[in-house]
Amino acid sequence: MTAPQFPLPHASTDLTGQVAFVTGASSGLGHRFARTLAAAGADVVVAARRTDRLEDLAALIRADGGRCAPVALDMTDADAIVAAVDAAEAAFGTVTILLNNAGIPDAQRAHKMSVDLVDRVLDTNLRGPYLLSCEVARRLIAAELPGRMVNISSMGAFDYDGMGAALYSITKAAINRMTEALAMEWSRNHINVNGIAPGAFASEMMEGMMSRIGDFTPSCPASGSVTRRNSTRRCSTCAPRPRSSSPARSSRSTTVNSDADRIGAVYDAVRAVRGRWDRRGIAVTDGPDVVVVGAGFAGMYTLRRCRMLGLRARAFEAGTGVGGTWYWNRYPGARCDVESMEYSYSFDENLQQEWNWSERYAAQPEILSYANHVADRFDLRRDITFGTRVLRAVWDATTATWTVHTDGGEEVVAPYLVMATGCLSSTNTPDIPGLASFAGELHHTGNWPHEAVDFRGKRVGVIGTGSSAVQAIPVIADTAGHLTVFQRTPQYSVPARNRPLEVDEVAATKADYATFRERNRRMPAGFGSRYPRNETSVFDVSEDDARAELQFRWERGGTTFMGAFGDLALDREANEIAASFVREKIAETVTDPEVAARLTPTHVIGCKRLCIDTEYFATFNRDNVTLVDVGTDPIESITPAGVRTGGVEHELDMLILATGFDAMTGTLLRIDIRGRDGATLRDAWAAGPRTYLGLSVAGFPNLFMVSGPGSPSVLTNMIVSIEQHVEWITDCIDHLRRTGRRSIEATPEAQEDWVAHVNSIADKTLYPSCNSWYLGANVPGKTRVFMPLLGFPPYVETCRRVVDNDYEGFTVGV
Ligand code: N01
Repeated sequence: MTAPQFPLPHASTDLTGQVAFVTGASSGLGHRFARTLAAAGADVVVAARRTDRLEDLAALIRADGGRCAPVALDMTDADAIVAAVDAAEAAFGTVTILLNNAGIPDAQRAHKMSVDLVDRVLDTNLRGPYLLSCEVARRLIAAELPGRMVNISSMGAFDYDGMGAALYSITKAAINRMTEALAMEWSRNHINVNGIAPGAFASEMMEGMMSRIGDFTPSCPASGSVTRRNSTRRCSTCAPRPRSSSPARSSRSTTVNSDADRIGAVYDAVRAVRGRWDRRGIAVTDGPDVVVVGAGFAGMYTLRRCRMLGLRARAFEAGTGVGGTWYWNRYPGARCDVESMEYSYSFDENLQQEWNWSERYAAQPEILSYANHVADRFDLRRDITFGTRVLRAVWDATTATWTVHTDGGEEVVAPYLVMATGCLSSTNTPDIPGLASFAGELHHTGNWPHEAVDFRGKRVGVIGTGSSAVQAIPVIADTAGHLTVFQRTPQYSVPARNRPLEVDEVAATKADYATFRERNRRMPAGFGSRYPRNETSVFDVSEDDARAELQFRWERGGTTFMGAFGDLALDREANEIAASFVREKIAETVTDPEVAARLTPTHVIGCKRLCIDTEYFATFNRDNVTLVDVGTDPIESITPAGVRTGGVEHELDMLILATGFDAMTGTLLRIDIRGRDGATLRDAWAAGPRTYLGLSVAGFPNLFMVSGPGSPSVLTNMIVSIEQHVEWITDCIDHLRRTGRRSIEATPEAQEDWVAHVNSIADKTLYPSCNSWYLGANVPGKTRVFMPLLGFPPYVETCRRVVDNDYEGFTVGV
């Protein structure tokens, strides 16, 4: 395979303000290019294993008026690579030009090459440049700077006979393929990755190449300028980024083959030999480093983050597309109850700038489009196997790997397993006698058909009155012939007051999105900084003032109603004031007093998740809507013709189960997960879920959960929690690899303390006071344990402290 020949910077190009990093700089091409880059005005960091010849080069460059810093770098040492980039940054700032010109120590001895030397050559020429490229790219992306990388696949110093020739061809091909993959990967981040394959080292060839040196102006990020330590680098060629689901690649980036398989194969080429490279005993397989289960917002960000850290990840997703919750919950009226400007990723400034939400609360189709946009933008699909369920995962202590089995019959081995399975992904289908006999259409809100469901003229029944039903009922009632709602427990619901977003308010948020995100992260639930909780006790204000505050929040709409006073979630009497306010609203809205009474909840407000709605209670004033109380007269059976309760058969053409989820643990326990000594997660959690930080389980090394039980998860803005978890998990994996550790596992003691901590916090509140899914009370037979942790900021602080204390509460295996 021959790499295309790419132009390199011409000496006449002005590279002032750029920082170049040149490996293999002590001789040959590297030496030459370092001088050229310096002559063009770049600050040049020159690297090689030995610094003696670099000092001479630095002296030459300085004599020419340039700036040069030599650093010692053994490309076979991953830690040394990071240290060298640190040193470069300390000398001149973020590296914006990387010239990967790996040398080959002792290459002339190729004809009598030992296995050790082969290893060294591969380390130096493939793994090293790969890790260095990742390290430089990571920092460029973090600093939002454009960059340029050139991989040189010359192995000219080789003896071309026998082993040398074979190595020459293999390594050269792999460098080229790696270059293509990296070009594909980072072109969207304005990092142009090119390669050159000079072939041989003849001096006339060198001259020829130098004469073809051309223009070198990388494209720039949308911000246009980035303030650096020493200077402000301003791009003169800034063009606004295209806003489309498939942003166009920079025309300046190298010609890459967009065939996903080929790009994936590059990693394979580099990694296939990695088992032999890695001398630290870290489990290395030909497969991925990380298996991710799920491709919702958690799985997608895990994939993205792994790539940024140079980890190869592979995800399995049961659905045929990305989006998780928003892929499955397509029921009419489905909408998020966290505002759209907050319910979105914050990890990429360009992403959050370019995406435009249309409404205060985004509807499911828009959120799903956003998920697809993210998958396209970061080219995530190539690492996701869709339509595939993970059935089983088994830990092997000898190799420190998980073997993951799928329903497609595949077995994948990887050192790390990340369960990005979502909190509300296993539907709860009640075991009602006769359910299977129903002759009409049967749907579950949590597993809604992809095709349009037509309610027109039909007799539709809805079982359940939780958040899903509260959203679906008004929409279904609009077109159904008749709608019968089977309610077991009445729900509190507050108006959403959804509306289109104004251009100005979007612009105001985007003007300083980062600060807005940061303010939200400091909120107890990770969102809602625009409407902070009033910490005052409701008893410290007059009745009129209390009412005015509740009315104000009712008018504004949304879940922050519960933030009207600091003690609503803590004190029964305080809670009763808010609860009776909502009850009065129901009585005012529903015209038939008997129906209003049946719709009126009596439990603590907020202990079941508060619903937000659009015209929910008013829907019961419609002639085509009937409310049936199945709390006092439980459903006796489902017949082919409908639902039988209280001795009456309600005839239906369509039955919709809005009966919720086996929340937080359901999906994890449906997978046969076997940890140390074959112990199953099902047994470990027989008395309820037990985790450390909601991230890890004792006895299950290298298994991570995103937003698992014991983490704030469902009591927060899920995307905020997801980002924090994914960053913690991937940083942890990165740390293990960098420090040569094989495994990490929660200690039983830390886990017990954590479970006690989660419960003690919940017990100080009114949350455990009713039959909510937070407690597992909605699923018959499920052990009742309050699963989420209250309070996002202290949780984040604890996670930080655990890391600062060298992963306190974990056993880290060597
Ligand atoms: O499920 P639920 P959901 N016979 O468990 C009833 C998120 N979400 O899908 O209360 C009769 O809340 C059950 O009755 P009861 C959000 O976190 C968010 O609605 O157990 N009825 C209840 O009425 C939410 O909390 C959004 O007595 C039976 C209903 O079914 C979570 O998902 C939108 C029954 C289930 O309510 C779950 O919401 C939608 C039986 N055998 C969902 N079994 C937003 O962001 C159950 N029920 C706005």
